[in-house]
Formats: sequence, structure tokens, C-alpha cells
Amino acid sequence: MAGTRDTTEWRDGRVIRAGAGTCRVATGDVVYLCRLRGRLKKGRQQTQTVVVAGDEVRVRPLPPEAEAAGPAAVVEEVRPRRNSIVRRAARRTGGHRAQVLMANLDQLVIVQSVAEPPPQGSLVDRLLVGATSQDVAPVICLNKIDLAPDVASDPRWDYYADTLGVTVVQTSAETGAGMDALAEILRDQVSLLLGASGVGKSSLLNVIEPGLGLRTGEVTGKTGLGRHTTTHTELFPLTGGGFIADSPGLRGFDVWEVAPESLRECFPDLADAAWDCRFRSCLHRDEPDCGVKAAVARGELPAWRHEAYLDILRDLEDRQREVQGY
Ligand SMILES: Nc1nc2c(ncn2[C@@H]2O[C@H](COP(=O)(O)OP(=O)(O)OP(=O)(O)O)[C@@H](O)[C@H]2O)c(=O)[nH]1
Ligand SMILES: [Mg+2]
Ligand SMILES: [Zn+2]
Repeated sequence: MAGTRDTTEWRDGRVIRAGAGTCRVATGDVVYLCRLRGRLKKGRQQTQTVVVAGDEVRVRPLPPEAEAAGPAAVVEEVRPRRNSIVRRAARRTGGHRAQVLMANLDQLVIVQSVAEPPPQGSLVDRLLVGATSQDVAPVICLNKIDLAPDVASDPRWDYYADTLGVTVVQTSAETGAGMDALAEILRDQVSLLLGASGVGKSSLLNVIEPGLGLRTGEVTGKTGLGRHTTTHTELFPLTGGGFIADSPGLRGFDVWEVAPESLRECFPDLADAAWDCRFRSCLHRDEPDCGVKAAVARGELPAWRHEAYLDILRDLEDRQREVQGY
């Protein structure tokens, strides 16, 4: 009989969906319904995210009769995370905690719609920081271009592409425009789709993988907001190779794991102008002789990028004060 010490039966897998105390793990083409080994829960209790979608784990399959509902297993080990997308979330008991949205990804696809709901520039800038601070390649997907082609030609999108080198793809899940390009970007990669509710994340996946049949929801006519149709982050294997994760609509994204003085590194477009700052430690805010502020004043750097930086900097400082308790 295979005891818990006998590891020859253990298999490597990837968490495709995480719930409270249970998760689904894909190993090859078998998906196991898993519970977590007790000691794992204890060790990571503080983060409240013992496993998340994308985690690489080792599971011990249970005998078939143990679970009538299908293949079952126990998660014995969670491998260290290569990277993760983390945001600041409210703690029920007050204060904040880190919420890991997904682990071990190759790219983060930031989904925006040109209308219904309209683009949210600040969310893009925040998600770019969340991705680049973790060495996750960002992609911007501008969806619903069938609704407002003029919004898609906003110079902001060119700035992301030309100055920051971010891959920007324009799509319509409705007409199919740009869908081949998106499928090509996703092929053989582990990707996460993030964006506000109603921008069309699930609709895009239904076009990319027609078999999925994910639920989608109408955008409310009155408010122009989505209805938070998707409620779980879940990874799906792509027919052409790779995995893609659908996720619930974001209401916002507060960066968590970046020190205020390191935020500069996530804004490479400010770096050239920063050579002219009087102080090497300049945060480009109140300091005298700031090269970044001067470049904005001369129109060489867009003011909206500097503002995005200052906005996130303020949040990170608030967070640091909270953590340090003053
Ligand atoms: N015109 C148009 N409508 C689209 C497009 N993509 C999605 N929609 C519509 O937008 C609405 C919301 O789409 P969903 O796919 O549910 O959006 P979501 O981002 O998954 O939303 P949540 O799951 O709530 O986060 C649906 O009514 C879709 O039919 C598009 O490219 N063009
Ligand atoms: Mg959805
Ligand atoms: Zn400066």
C-alpha cells in the first residue's frame, strides 16, 4: 500500500483553480480535485493564499474509491513562486493584506475596452507596475474596437507601444478583428487576463478557445459598468499550447510589493530625464531641480505618466506607514 512517505506516486501539476481549502490541479490531461495537506495550510496562514491559480505543486493521488466524483489527490508540496501578481486588499479585521491573484505567469494581458466601459488609464499604469516589478511581460489588449475606432487611435496607446515597448493589440470579440494576433501572443505562454468587469475578457477567451463556453454578461445600460459575471480566476489549457487565465473584473489595482524608492524602476520612460535631477535619490515630487518635472514642463514627457507615477507613489507610502504602524 502506498503510504504518505512513498513519494513515487506523486505527480507534478499546476493549480488551475483555487478555492477555500480545495483546489483543482492539472497534471498532463488529468485534473485532480485536491485538498491541501494540513501542514501547508499552517505554514502560509498569514498570507491567506496557500495556493493560487498558477502555483506549481506536487500531488499525491488518492485511490479511486476515495472520491466518487472523479480523480482526487492531496497537495503535498507547493513550489516556490517564480513571480506573482499581487495587490493590496482590505482585511476583514481592518487594515490591508497582500492578495495574490496568480503565480508563475509569463505575461499579463491588461484588457481595456474602448467603450462600455471606457478605458481607465490609471488602471493600465498600475497594472504595468504590478507586472514589470515581477518581471512579467505586459501586453495591452484594447477590445471592442468595433464600438469606437477613434478611441483606439488615442496617442496614449502608441506611447505604451513605442516608448515603453509594450505589445499593444486591438481586438473585437464581436467582429473577430485582431483575434488572430491575440491568439498568436497567447500561444505557448502562461497568461492572465486582467481588467475591469465588462471589458470582454471571457468573450475574448470564448473566441480563442470556442469549447470553453464561458459565461459573459451584458454591460448595464445606465452605468456602463460590467456585472462581475466571472467570479473565479481559472486557468484553461490552450489547444495550441500554453495556459490562459480568465479572472473576475477588477474594481481597481493597488500595487503592493514595491518599495516607494523602487517605483522609479517601473517607470523606465522617466529614467533619461532623471539624470538631470540634482539628487540621485530624487522621487520627482517636491525636490528642487528635478529633471523629470522639468521635462514634463517642456512637454518632453507626458504629464499623465508623471501623475500616474505620483499617484502610485502616494499609495505605496501610505502602505508603508500602515505596515510600520505609524
Ligand atoms: N461590441 C462588442 N461587445 C463586446 C466585445 N467583447 C465583449 N463584448 C460584450 O461585452 C459584455 C461583457 O463581456 P464579458 O466577456 O462578460 O466581460 P468580462 O470582462 O469577462 O466581465 P467580468 O466577467 O464581469 O469581469 C458582453 O455583453 C459581451 O458580449 C466586443 O469586442 N465588441
Ligand atoms: Mg468574465
Ligand atoms: Zn527628480
